[in-house]
This record gives sequence, structure tokens and C-alpha cells, in this order.
Amino acid sequence: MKVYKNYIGGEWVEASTGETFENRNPANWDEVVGVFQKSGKEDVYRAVEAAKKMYPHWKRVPAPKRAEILRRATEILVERKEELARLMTREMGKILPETRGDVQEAIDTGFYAFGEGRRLFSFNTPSELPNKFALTFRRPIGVVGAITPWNFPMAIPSWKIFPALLAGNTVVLKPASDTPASSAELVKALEEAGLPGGVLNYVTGPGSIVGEALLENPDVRVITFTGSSEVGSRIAEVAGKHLKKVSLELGGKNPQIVMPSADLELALDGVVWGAFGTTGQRCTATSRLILHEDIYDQFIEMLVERVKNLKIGDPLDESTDMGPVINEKQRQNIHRYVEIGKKEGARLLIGGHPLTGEPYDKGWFYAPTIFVDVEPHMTIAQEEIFGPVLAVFKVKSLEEAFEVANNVQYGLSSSIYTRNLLEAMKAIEELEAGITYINAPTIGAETHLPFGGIKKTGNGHREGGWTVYEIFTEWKTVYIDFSGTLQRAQIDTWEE
Ligand code: UN1
Repeated sequence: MKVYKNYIGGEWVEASTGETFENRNPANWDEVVGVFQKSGKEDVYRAVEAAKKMYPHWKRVPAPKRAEILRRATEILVERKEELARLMTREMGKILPETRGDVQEAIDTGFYAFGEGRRLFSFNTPSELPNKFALTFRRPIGVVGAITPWNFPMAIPSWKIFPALLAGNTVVLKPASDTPASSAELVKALEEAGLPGGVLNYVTGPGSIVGEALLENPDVRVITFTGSSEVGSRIAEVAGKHLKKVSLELGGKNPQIVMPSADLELALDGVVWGAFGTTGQRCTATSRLILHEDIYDQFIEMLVERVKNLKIGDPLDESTDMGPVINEKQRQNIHRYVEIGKKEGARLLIGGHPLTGEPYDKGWFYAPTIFVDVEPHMTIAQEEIFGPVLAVFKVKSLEEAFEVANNVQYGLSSSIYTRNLLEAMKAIEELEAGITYINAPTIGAETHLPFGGIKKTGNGHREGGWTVYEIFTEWKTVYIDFSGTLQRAQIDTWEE
């Protein structure tokens, strides 16, 4: 059985607690993917110490040189893509095309960061006084604590680690306990690429101990977190107390609107992929389908027919459409929401139960589930379920569709299917979300554009592309006065 250790100061070491935990395959819980360190606060503090010690060195390495190491690491991911995707499917349960996509997302992020090494643009601007320059630089911040989720076990750590390192910060990564193997492989690729020891550290263990220790350690200057709104709000609270910079990427309750002019087959492809891809476990997943009444009956019929024929099973089998959910607790939680949905009066159209019998008995499988007659105030219309559960709404107009779409506390992704240009334009204007797709599903953001949401989806930051560098840098403003006199801003005026 493969035992993974923590990576601290360039060494793979056991946790000070002497304890470990198992990482099991959600499609077959008899299979142990690896054994990981159940670390304590002391391990986190040692990792932060190592990161702090290396910071003065790493920030002095010119950005294009830091970038070279990231490029080499990314090339290693390219070489190992298939092997890494298979490992990820075993530890996480999403189907192979999706885990290949997850590794690819890390690759795209790595190469983007490589390019950024020769950009990291700042700006200059005229001074109000003569013989004086005013300019700015992006500076790294220090030790970054990255706390990452299990649904994108390599992509999301890469979104945080590559830009944080490129900008000159050092990092302590705490991956989700359900998927520590994929992130360990990312760390190994960086180690092999020649990243100096201590620049990136990796500590596994429970969020309540390892995550909390990162929050509380005064030397961690930035916390970047992707996960639930509940944990996000706790992080913001503690980090607020310690005045740390925090970037939060939290829940979603993403709608897809289908209007009468839409290409219905295309809209169907979109909603099935958006709602049941990754077994519905994306923060961008389509959890609400808003149908115009004119196409409602027809679309529901098409949807049920398609969902009935989804192949659910072993995610390593290339013909499978949907794998299991991540773990027992999550499956129970999904089922609890389904029960609430029924109790509150929504009508269960299909699914709504765990899958049992061959080949499901040793995994956390749940049937793709669709509710109709959902009212906007219902729990299943409001809360993020993070599973294969779709709530369908019937509306009379585009305005009502926007009203329903916006009537939630989240605002990550959104989508509309229409062939009417004006409707599409209005959707861009009206939908309250960080991302709006026209004739495409709510999932599938590309890594070189801003990624993030409004309202309770986050705290205003954007990962991805160039915007993520706002999270991992601080501005230094520089004034250079070469007038040889005392020039007082706001007081001395310029005269010819
Ligand atoms: C997430 O679910 O946390 O846009 C991220 C998408 C993916 C990223 C999802 N590229 O669906």
C-alpha cells in the first residue's frame, strides 16, 4: 500500500502525531488508494516556518526564472497526464474524460503562469509635479496558505499554487482529505522540476486541525480557499481577526434558462452535461433548470428520456457517463435534500435514491435526480446540494426567468439557451453571476479568464487568468523625484 508523507522544507516526512488516514476509492471502497499523514498543528507550523525561511530567497529569483521551474513541472504533468487522470479517477470517482480535463486544467494554468513570468505587468502614470516619476510594482506577499477541495483535486490546487509561486510567494498546501493523492503528484512534479525545498510545502490532515492552524499562524499572510460557504465564512472570520488577505471561492446554485427559440437538442446536451457531469459536484454545476412554458412539456420529455439512458458505474470504464459521489457523508447529505424536496412539495420525476446492487454495492452511487414543480422559496431551490440533483422551474417570460435565476444567495455561473440575440444580450446584463454562458452549459470555464462569483459565492476575488495575480501580489507605489528641490504634492503648483 502506498504511504504518502508530508512535504516540508524539501523533505517527505511523517506527521508528528504518528497517525495516518486512508484514502479510498468512492466507486469501490475496498480499494485503498493511499495512506496519508494525519498531521497536527505542529506539522503545519513547521511547514509555515520552512516557507517563511525560503521566502526571502524565492522572492529574489527573477520571475522569468521562477517561471522556468513552473514550465518544467507543467511538462512533467503533460508526460504523466494519463497516469495522473487514472489515479484521480480512483481517488475521486469522476469519469476519465473529466479527470483528463482536470489535469489539463492544471497544465493550462502552469503554462499561463510560465508566460506571466515575462509579464506580471504593472503601470506607471504621470506625476502632478515636474521632474518626478510615479510608477508601480507588483510585489509578492509572503507565505500563502492554500486550502483546496476534492472535486478538482489537481486543477484547483494548481490555480492557487502556480500563480502564488510565480509571483514570488512561498506556499503551504492543505488538500482535501478525500483527494490528497492528486495534489501530492502536483507537488512531486514541482519538486522534480527543481523547485527549491521549502518554497512549496504539503501537509495533509483534518481541516479542523490543519486548516485552522494555517488560519491562526501569524506568518501566513494570505489564505486562499475553495469550498463550502460555511467553511468560507469561518475562514473569513478568523482571517479577519488576524488581518490576513483572504480569497474565497464558495458555493453556487447555477441556473440554465431555456427559451422557446433555443435549439432544444443543444440545450438538452448542455443541461445533462452541466447537471450530471462530475456527478453534479462542481461549484459551477447546473442545479436549476428554468424552462419557458412554451417548450416545457417537450423539453421535460426529452430530458427524462436522456437521463434514463445515462450509464452510471465504474468511472474507469470509458463508456460510463457518471461515476459515484465522493463519500458516504455526501451521499447522505444529497439524500437528505431529496427528502426535504419531497416534503416541501416538489415532484420527483426521476431518481431520488442511492443506487444499489451490482455494480453499485461497493461505491457511493446516487441516481441522477430531477425535481419538477419547484418553487423558488423551496430549500432545494436555494441551497447548494453538490450532487446529481436538478430542480426544474416553469416560467412565463424572460423577465420571470431572470427573477427566478437571481433569487438565490449565490452568483457563480449562469446560462441561457436562445437564438434570439436580444434575449441573449439581456441575459448578459441581467443575470447576477460572475460567469454567463450563451448557448453553453454552466460548467467549463477556461483557465485564462477571470473565474469567480458574486454575492455569497465569494468575497470579490477572481481566480484564473491575470486576475488571480491580484490575490497573490501587493502593489508597491514608487515616486522618484529628480527635480533636486522639495516638491510638495497638493501644495506646490506647477508654473511655466
Ligand atoms: C469548481 O467546481 O470548483 O468551470 C471549479 C468549470 C471548471 C472549474 C470548476 N473549469 O466547471
